[in-house]
Amino acid sequence: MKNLELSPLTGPARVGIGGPVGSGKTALLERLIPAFQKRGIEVGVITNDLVTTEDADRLRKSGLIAPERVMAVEAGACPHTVIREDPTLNIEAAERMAIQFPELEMIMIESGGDNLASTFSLDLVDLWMFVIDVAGGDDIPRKRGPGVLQSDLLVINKTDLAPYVGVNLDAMLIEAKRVRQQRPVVSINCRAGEGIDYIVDYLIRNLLFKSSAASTQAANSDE
Ligand SMILES: Nc1nc2c(ncn2[C@@H]2O[C@H](COP(=O)(O)OP(=O)(O)O)[C@@H](O)[C@H]2O)c(=O)[nH]1
Ligand SMILES: [Mg+2]
Repeated sequence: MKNLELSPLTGPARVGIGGPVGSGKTALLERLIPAFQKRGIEVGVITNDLVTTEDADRLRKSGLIAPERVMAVEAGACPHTVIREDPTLNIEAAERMAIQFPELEMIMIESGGDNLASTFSLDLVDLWMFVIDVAGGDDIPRKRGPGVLQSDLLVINKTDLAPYVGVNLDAMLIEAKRVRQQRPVVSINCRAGEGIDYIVDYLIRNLLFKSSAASTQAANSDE
């Protein structure tokens, strides 16, 4: 597997988007793609569905991104495996995409229908976000799943639904920050596009800026 990996100093940065089914991972992609385009940042997407290519088809038809910049990995019955234990299929897809579209600066990889236990291999991504939503209940942070605890950025989506499901969003945010020992948490609403700029800025600062600084350093040390 090693020889399939991209050098971390070359090729587009890779970000993972994990989280339970229905929390809004594809909806977040539909917001992030135009937001990055607006800033002149070239992106590609890899989706992981169980046995279909539904999310990829949805993005390809969205008109938000050139359809060929969306690739689908079929995860089979075990969505965790292809992003953690053996991410070969996803690494290969990212490599193919990077070769086909050398202008790409970032590839966003959506995990398949997983649950609170999933995490991303750092062989696959440079950084990963975990998306939960208020309708899943305000006790999710307290349950301390690995995704909630270990992700680089925890995203709490569907804030518009909080009043309808009896969730106190402020308390949920405080609890999430506490269990993550103050590591970043952001609340968003993909329906209205609220909070998306925070994520864009976060990724530029923590992913793109870092990888371009690393490339510059590598280029300088080659001289
Ligand atoms: N009310 C509301 N619905 C949302 C929001 N984000 C996503 N949804 C809806 O939640 C459902 C699941 O979203 P999807 O992006 O497919 O979830 P995924 O399985 O995590 O990719 C869809 O019907 C979306 O329209 C949001 O912020 N507010
Ligand atoms: Mg999806």
